[in-house]
Amino acid sequence: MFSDTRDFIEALHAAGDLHEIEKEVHWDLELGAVSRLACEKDGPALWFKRITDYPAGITAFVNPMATWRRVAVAFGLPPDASLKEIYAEYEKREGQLIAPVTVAGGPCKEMIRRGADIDLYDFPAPMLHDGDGGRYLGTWDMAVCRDPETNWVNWGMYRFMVYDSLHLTGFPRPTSHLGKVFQDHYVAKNRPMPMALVIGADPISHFTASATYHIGGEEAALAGGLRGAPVELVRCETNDLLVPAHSEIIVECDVLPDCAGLEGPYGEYPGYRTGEMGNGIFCRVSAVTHRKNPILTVDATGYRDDSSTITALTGAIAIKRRLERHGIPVMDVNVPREGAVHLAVIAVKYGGKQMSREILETLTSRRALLSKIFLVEPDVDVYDIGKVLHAFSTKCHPAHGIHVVHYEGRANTLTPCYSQGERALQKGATALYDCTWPGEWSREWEVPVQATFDSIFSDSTKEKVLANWKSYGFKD
Ligand SMILES: Cc1cc2nc3c(=O)[nH]c(=O)nc-3n(C[C@H](O)[C@H](O)[C@H](O)COP(=O)(O)O)c2cc1C
Ligand SMILES: [Mn+2]
Repeated sequence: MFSDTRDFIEALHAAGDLHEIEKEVHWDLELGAVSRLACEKDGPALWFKRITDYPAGITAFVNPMATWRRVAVAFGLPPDASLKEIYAEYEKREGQLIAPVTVAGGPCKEMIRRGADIDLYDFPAPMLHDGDGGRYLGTWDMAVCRDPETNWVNWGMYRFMVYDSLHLTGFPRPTSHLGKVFQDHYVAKNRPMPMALVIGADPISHFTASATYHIGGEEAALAGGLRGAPVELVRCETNDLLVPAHSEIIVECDVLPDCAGLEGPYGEYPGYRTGEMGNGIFCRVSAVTHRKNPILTVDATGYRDDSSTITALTGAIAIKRRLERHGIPVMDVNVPREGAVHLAVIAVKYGGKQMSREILETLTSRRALLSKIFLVEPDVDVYDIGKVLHAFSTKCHPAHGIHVVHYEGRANTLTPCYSQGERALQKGATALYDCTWPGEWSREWEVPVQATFDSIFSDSTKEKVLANWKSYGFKD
């Protein structure tokens, strides 16, 4: 298992999933545009070796897990593992928690900068998209914070913009765990919240920071379990938080309870720039520690970015678990890449109005990041989007098969189809498309027979045709 970004880069190189760019590239839009196009082409991860205005040793590693091949490598699976295998592997490992261990020091302490030595512009934070509100230092990152009452430590991946040489502004959504801890325990008591922004830890730690995980659940232990070995943590210089010792860059800060800072807009994961510049959390940096020749990790956020794989995968399994807990006969769940974490395909033993309502209620009761659900029967392979679209197109009744639930105060503020007004109120809706045959239809004589090779022919016809296949002149 990988202890840091550097090991992972090496493994990607060996798997043919890394492209190193020696030519000098500008942090102002050029790096972002190259990286965006690489995502849209399902290309390899990128390692920019020369960045304009920065010394040769300071590099940027982009789109770490934005393809399923790279997710497989990060999990120690063969690079060509199927989507189904990757889902199954995560599902198998996610229940095994291994608590982190604390170590006295580590590579992230090679350089320590405090006070007047702090300058966030020491790092080549890119201006990723035309129209972004600023340069983003935190994209492939993890923000560490602690609930002071229970000592629950949360890791979350949220974007952070360079405000000036000493301050960051960030955009954890109000429904995020950091957002909740900050509001409940620090804003309410008017106390600054210690936070550590970690950049360039091992890939599985970042993966867990972006995972859908329960309140009170520690992503550090989830990461240990997924890696099969504890994550080594080291104490920050200016607060009590612990951070992965092998990280590239740590920004220690205080999030001020009584200040907001301008943040965004940004080219976001659904594939649009939706918002305007708004108020983000305001972070005053207290120390920066980093490795020698630090590697800045970056997600070129937008269509088919890292969220389209990792957030989708953990979101799908979280949906499955939640439905199981509520006694719903769920078989498989896929959150397809093309749906930008807005669409889930759920296979259940049977559908219908009652089942549809129960699923909608269950999945939107706390926070509702997804807004569309395709409900299918178990004979539809949820990982095969062609088959899913076929089921949707043919089986979902346009008048009776669409169920909608409306809510306020917990909608996804980044969903592009919501108006600015809806977003301000966190108001939204989730639609479920029931692509299953009505339960009251007789399976024998009302449910249509599929006109496919497998379904519409007798075994003897199929066997004969398969046995003779090559003799018809087909190669395979
Ligand atoms: C590259 C990337 C960037 C993300 N940026 C944000 C962000 O700016 N704000 C946010 O609320 N969620 C963001 N997310 C999603 C969160 O990481 C995800 O919802 C995670 O569950 C948050 O952790 P939490 O549940 O502990 O709050 C991002 C995910 C990825 C993969
Ligand atoms: Mn969490």
